[in-house]
Amino acid sequence: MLPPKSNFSEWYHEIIQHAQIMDIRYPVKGLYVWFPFGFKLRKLVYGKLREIMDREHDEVYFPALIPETELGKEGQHIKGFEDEVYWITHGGIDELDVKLALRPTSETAMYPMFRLWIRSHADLPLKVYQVVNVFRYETKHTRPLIRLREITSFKEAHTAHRNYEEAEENVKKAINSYKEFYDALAIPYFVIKRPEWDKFPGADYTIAFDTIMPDGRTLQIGTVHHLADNFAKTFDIKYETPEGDHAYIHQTCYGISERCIASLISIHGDDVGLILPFEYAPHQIVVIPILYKGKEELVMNVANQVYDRLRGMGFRVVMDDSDDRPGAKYYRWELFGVPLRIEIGPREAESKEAVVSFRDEKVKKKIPIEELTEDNIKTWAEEMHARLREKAYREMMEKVRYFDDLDSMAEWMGKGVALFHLCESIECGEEVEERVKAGVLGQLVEIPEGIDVSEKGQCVVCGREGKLNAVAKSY
Ligand code: A5A
Ligand code: ZN
Repeated sequence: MLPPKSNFSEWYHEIIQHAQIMDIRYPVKGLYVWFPFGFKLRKLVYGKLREIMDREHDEVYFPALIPETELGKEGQHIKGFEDEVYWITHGGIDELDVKLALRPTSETAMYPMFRLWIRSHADLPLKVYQVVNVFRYETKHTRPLIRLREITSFKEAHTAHRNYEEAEENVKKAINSYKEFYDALAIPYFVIKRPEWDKFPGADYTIAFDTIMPDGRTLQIGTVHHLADNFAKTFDIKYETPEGDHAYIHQTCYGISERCIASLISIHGDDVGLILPFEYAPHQIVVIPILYKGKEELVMNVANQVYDRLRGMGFRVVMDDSDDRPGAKYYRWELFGVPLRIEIGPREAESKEAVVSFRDEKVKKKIPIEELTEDNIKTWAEEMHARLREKAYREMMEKVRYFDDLDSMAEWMGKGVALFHLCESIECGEEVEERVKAGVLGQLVEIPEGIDVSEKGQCVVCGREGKLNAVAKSY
């Protein structure tokens, strides 16, 4: 049994293990083991991410080790990461001449090679991505899938363009790609431009995707960075223009980690376990024969028929013909978030019917077996997706309030996101953070539906004209 979800921290800790996502017993802090079931879920979710990336990017693989000389080149970048880098200093018993960093992210692994790859305008745009592990010596509280020291599923895309504007166009495309990805997972989000003091080290600006966890704290589930020509200047990456001049490239990069799985689990799950959208569930359908003495054969015959038929349609189906009582069977598959349950007892077997129910609803429906068609199942899956999205969105919006004074804002911290207007001055931003004891997430790039506030208004600190911003306690 799980603790109730209202006790989110405990619930999360337990569900990760009981639902066989991660084994948290690995003896290194911040490192965890994917269980087979968790890894299947990862594969399905990342399949979607790859599908989206593959449309316009080429997949690559760069080494995990970066020489100190390259990692240290870009001043802002190294300043942002120096406290988080793991170093390799020895090969066997020999001390290395040049220390090697375990990549905390791959800009400085890739860009010296981009310098060799990019010659002329015809080589642009260059758009690549990789899904790899990266290492960050995180000092804040580590948590499975949320704050890792080995991020195992870091999807990072890196692009090069002719100028600032073309790179900016790509930032917009990347935002749309991430929207598509999170929409597919039915996870609601804010798209927020990070304040100057919280942008990615080395970036011109950073756009983040933030969702709200059930406990009211936000989780940054992806970021898109405009790098301008900052790295190009450091790594001397130039191309020949059609006119024959030499110009610096402009770059972007964007990343998503297994936090996407953390949000999927946290946002949709309930007191009994996972709730997974049909498309990403490792088991999409469970067939449960209800076995009574003397009727086993009849029931099993029909159950097997149904099982075979659904498998034949290409769905991921399990059959639970164990001796457990029905209640125990229901509980088991609810824990794993199986979207569609099909029960067949003696009465149903006789009348060629089945009792179907969806993981996110308490409704059971009896239907003729012949109505278990591919089309019907796909339609039900879409309906379930719409319900999940609607519910997740509603729950997120319940945790969003607009404020025009700092005291009430401070009280709201820990419960959700506070929206407010903020001018451009760094002092006002700092004043907000000081007073509410939380980090400013930044300026809303879009105002989500259902939020009735204007884009511009008086700065909550100084009263000058400001833009709509968000602040919250975050993971
Ligand atoms: N090179 C760019 C893409 C980059 O590294 N950006 S980033 O630092 O913002 O990381 C991308 C995303 O990885 C973040 O938005 C966050 O969702 C996730 N992430 C960062 N640190 C993490 C950690 N320690 N554990 C899990 N996910 C993390
Ligand atoms: Zn101000």
